[in-house]
Amino acid sequence: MKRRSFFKLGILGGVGGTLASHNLFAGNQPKTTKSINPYNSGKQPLVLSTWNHGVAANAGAWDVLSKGGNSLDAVMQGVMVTESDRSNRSVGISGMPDRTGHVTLDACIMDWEGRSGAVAYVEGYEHPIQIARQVMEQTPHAMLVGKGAEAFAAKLGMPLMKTPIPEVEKEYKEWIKSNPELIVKPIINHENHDTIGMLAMDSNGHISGSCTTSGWAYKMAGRVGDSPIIGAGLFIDQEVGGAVATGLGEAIIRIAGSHTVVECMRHGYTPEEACREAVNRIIKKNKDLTGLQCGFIAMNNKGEYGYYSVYNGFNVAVRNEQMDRLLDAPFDRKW
Ligand code: SD4
Repeated sequence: MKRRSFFKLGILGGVGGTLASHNLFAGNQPKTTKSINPYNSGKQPLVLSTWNHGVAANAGAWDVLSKGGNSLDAVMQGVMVTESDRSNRSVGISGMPDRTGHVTLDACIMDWEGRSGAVAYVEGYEHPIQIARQVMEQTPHAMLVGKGAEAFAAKLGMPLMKTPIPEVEKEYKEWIKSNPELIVKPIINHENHDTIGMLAMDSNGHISGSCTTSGWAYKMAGRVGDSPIIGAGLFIDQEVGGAVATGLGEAIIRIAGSHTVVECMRHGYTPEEACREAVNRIIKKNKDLTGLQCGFIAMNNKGEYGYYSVYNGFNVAVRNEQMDRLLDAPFDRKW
């Protein structure tokens, strides 16, 4: 081959590489968990999660990521730490009950291949995130709810726990005395309510996310929030990045929150700008913002990250090889 034609081929090869990195060949992407990520240029493990319980959850995820494990295992192990923390009143079986005294749990998980699983309105299982993962891996469905999800968990051999735990039951019995009404007012953080949402990137650059919660404290029986809904509480698209939401689920569902953040990143916003745009949409669409706290966290496939909330007070746990910190999110307004 003449030197000149070799040079031309070299240029074409280079262009092909660039096109592939912009996912024009998405249909041909490998489907196994061992695949090399064609999109990502950053290969440093990174984990982000919501609120201060995120620091312990990130440590759980870091155990997986620092040993070269994948982001799907990391986001599951990470939030399981929070689900098992009996002092936590917003995640897992020690979470706050609904208005009838039942603790009903919502969770979802999504990986870099666009696979997802979710459960909602599940009672008595310590790790709804594990059930969600099994929905993803063992069923043709995207979500199981209530009795069906519980039957699936029982079939998987997961132990049934008694809920509410005594401390929560005691608090509930006191609370219901002065709150007998059926309809609730949206005051989310005032009821000590903080979901755990997590995003992780592994050393292959693969992004996964998870979200798990006991939902809005003293919600109406049957209520499901954004947290188990793909596109609202969590969304991952490896071509772009991922996002997770926390806060008043009704407002997040109504703007397809996490999907909105990912789409904004697709169109060139930084992760923080994308989270801010989702917050702005919530602000525009809700005349009464009293108590309406929502926050988003996001990472793109280059490993850049950001977050934003309606009100002050939202914080985000960030861990990578250089740091392990809890950071305050920028916000639009003050309480
Ligand atoms: C829900 N988004 O059930 C959850 C609650 C939450 O901080 O995130 N609280 O609406």
